[in-house]
Amino acid sequence: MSDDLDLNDLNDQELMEQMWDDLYDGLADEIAEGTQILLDRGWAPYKVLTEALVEGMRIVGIDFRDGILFVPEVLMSANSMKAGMAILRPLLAESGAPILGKFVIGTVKGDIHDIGKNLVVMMMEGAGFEVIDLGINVDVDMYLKSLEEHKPEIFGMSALLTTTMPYMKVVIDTMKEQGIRDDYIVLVGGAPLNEEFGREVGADAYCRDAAVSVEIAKELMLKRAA
Ligand code: B1M
Repeated sequence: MSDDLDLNDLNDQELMEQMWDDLYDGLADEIAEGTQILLDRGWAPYKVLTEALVEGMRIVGIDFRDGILFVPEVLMSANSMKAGMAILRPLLAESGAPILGKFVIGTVKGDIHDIGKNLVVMMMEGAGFEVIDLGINVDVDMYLKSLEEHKPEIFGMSALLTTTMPYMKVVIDTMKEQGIRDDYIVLVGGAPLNEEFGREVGADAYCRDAAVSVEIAKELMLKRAA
């Protein structure tokens, strides 16, 4: 963004497109400012999240895949995205809903992608779940220790790499060996996964995105209670 461009002067569509560019260029301050302007104009937090931030990251992902952007640049984009998410997080979490249950989640071993997982955390908190976020690069021992400690109803794993997604099966197989698999609703998610993969590794469900995660979590909790 050039120094003399005032984001306040842009209409909603122009501002959103400018934010996609700013995300691409890794301009965290501008992303924070744009996020706040859209909120001040009455945009719902979820709309800002999906249409301005997630869509911008999708564009970054295409050029990363095609070798136009490289890791350091994408890291700056990711940090900019986080600057916007930091503003949205308390807004998405302030639903005032009663606690529905506990949810433990982490990104699997070998994988450091956490933006999608953090969105799931935000949306689950907003829906009224108490969330224990184990972070990234979580191995089976850390998962199992946390399950034992927190006794959540729901357990989620995230993976963004085709090389790390098989680790979900390692975790679920270990749970089976220890006889604790059915004590939890197990949800998996991440861009390279699909429903078939979710079934194959023995999860209760594959979740396409953060909003779907909330729907499925609530649905499976109700089923279990019945
Ligand atoms: Co990475 N990376 N990356 N990367 N990166 C991908 C995933 C990739 C698809 C890019 C590409 O080639 N197009 C590719 C994977 C290819 C493959 O496996 N087949 C890739 C690669 C190759 C790599 C490295 C190996 C690159 C390298 O070093 N040469 C390396 C690996 C590092 C590692 O993990 N060991 C790497 C590194 C990085 C950065 C560090 C630079 C950065 C991560 C920063 C961070 O997360 N803090 C990064 C990023 C940003 C991406 C892309 C561009 C964007 C990911 C993202 O944040 N998306 C990504 C390309 C892409 O996905 N289009 C890419 C936005 C986010 C909102 O979506 O994460 O899908 P997503 O989450 C969604 C759903 O999937 C779902 O809900 C979320 C919200 O709606 N969901 C869940 C996710 N987890 C869930 C868990 C649930 C439920 C739903 O539990 C219940």
